[in-house]
Amino acid sequence: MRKILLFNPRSANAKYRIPNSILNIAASIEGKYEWMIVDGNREDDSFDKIASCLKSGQIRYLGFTVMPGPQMKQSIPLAKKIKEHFPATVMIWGGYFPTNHYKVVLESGYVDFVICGPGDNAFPQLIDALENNTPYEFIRNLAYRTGSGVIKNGKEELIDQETLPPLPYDKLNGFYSIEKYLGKTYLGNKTLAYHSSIGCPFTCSFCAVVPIYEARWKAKSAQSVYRDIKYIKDKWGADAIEFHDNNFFVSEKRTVEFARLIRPEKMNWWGMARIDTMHRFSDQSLALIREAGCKIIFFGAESGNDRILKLLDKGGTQSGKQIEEFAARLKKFDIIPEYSFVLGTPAPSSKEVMAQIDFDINFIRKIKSINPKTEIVLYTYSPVPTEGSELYEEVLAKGFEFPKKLEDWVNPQWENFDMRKNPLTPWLEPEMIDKIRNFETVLNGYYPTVSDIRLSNLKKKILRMTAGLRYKINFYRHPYELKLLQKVWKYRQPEIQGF
Ligand code: B12
Ligand code: SF4
Repeated sequence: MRKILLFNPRSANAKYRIPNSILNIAASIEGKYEWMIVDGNREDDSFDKIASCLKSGQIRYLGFTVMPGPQMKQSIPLAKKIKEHFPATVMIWGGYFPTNHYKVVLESGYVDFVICGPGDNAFPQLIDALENNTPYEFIRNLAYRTGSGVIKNGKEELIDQETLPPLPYDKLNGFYSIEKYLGKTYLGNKTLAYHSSIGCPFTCSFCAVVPIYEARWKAKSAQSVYRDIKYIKDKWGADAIEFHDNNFFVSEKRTVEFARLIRPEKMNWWGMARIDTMHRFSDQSLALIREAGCKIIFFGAESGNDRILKLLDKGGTQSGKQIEEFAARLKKFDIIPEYSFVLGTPAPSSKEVMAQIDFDINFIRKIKSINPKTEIVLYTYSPVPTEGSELYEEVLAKGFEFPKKLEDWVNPQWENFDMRKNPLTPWLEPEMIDKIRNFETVLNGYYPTVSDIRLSNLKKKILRMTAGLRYKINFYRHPYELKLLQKVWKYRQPEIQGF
């Protein structure tokens, strides 16, 4: 008899990835409770699929993993409809969106519990309590409704990742073939999404990881990571890896150890890192990492302005100068830096907000001239509820408010907020958003991303020529011709589609 249905809402139209969030939750109850996974990425009609499972009457618990963006957009109406049709179902949400917005989620009335942060212990404990009719009120990481409002329990210590049970890949393969999860990317023909550590040791004030993990980080050992990857390589033919860790390269020792282990496997890989951390890596380590297959690394550069870097709390050691030096250094090792920037942070006057945007546009141009292979991802600053951070205080003082009702999150303007495109922050004027987006259009035309494997060399050349004059004379207004090409060729926009 199956008892728990775990749902991964749709997050991509193609290039499906192994649903690691929900798979971790499945691992936490494996052998104890019966579970099944429904992956919205692999279903045409998720409601139909879930409803047909619920109709059997054997499923009592429904777990949703919810990221902001498309996953949230699908989850809200779906959860509401499910609760209307199957009121006895216990609805439990976890993941980044409900963790940071647990109150509005629970106040909706159709989500019964939220696990804030890691669910590896909290989820099985909650199910145990509900199954045995014992109190759940003391379970760490749990948020729930009471007659007098929403309660959020204290945080649990981060779990030693080496003690976690193995991910049930073979069982997942019984629901959806693993091979189809290994997508073709610029890294390889069968790219595996792997998550090797949890949290992040830093406290950047714009980052959704911080309110959850509060500068804590725990990782699996290099050997365990290698063992899992080797298993999937040998069994299903993975030939490349995307590391989904918030910060894969925290430890030089672990990275080097992993690089040594993976080098003979001849797999390309990618991960996310910090510039100041990796700038401290030795030349030998960087050379080894490249030799071991690491082609491209994603870094939060955020801004070239040291004052903004301080406001963003980039850990104190990252500076505009260092961002430039590091782009030049990686060039020597043939590792592509993928730099993301956060534009549109608040300032005392609109003139200063605009001046800051102009500053960073010029800074990005400078980075491109230092290392033209640098990939640029432009985000617009979307606040996250980091209580007590100077930036969040400033945001609230300027009159910014999150939606008060869960359904409001699916309004188009909040969707734009989630995608970090047009975030409705009171200090950003339409002209500023236009400037950022137009610059981005011209930049992406002049430097098409290497991660787009569908765009032919000829198309790239045409794009580059079309954008060339604009880029050279620093003129970005009304780039209709490029927007048209973007529409017709649908080329990749990492800032919208995720990396
Ligand atoms: C993979 C990924 C994606 C994939 C989709 C994943 C999928 N499911 O198919 C893609 C690339 C599509 C994607 C896109 C986006 N993403 Co994304 N994504 C991630 C990433 C890198 C990994 C998620 C993951 O697998 N984690 C591994 C698991 C083990 O960790 P976890 O999810 O935290 O799960 C634990 C707990 O949260 C909890 N839990 C999670 N789910 C559940 C469910 C239940 C029932 C329970 C009980 C517990 C529980 O228990 C788990 C185990 O401890 C995260 C960052 C990260 N490292 O987590 C960002 C992240 C979640 N994404 C983020 C964002 C913003 C986006 C976008 C919306 C915007 C953008 N431009 O990037 C886009 C949207 C575009 C789109 N098409 O969806 C942000 C969210 C920020 C926020 N404000 O909350 C994150 C945190 C990145 C970041 N640092 O900013 N993303
Ligand atoms: S280093 Fe990256 S993941 Fe860590 S807090 Fe800063 S932005 Fe977030």
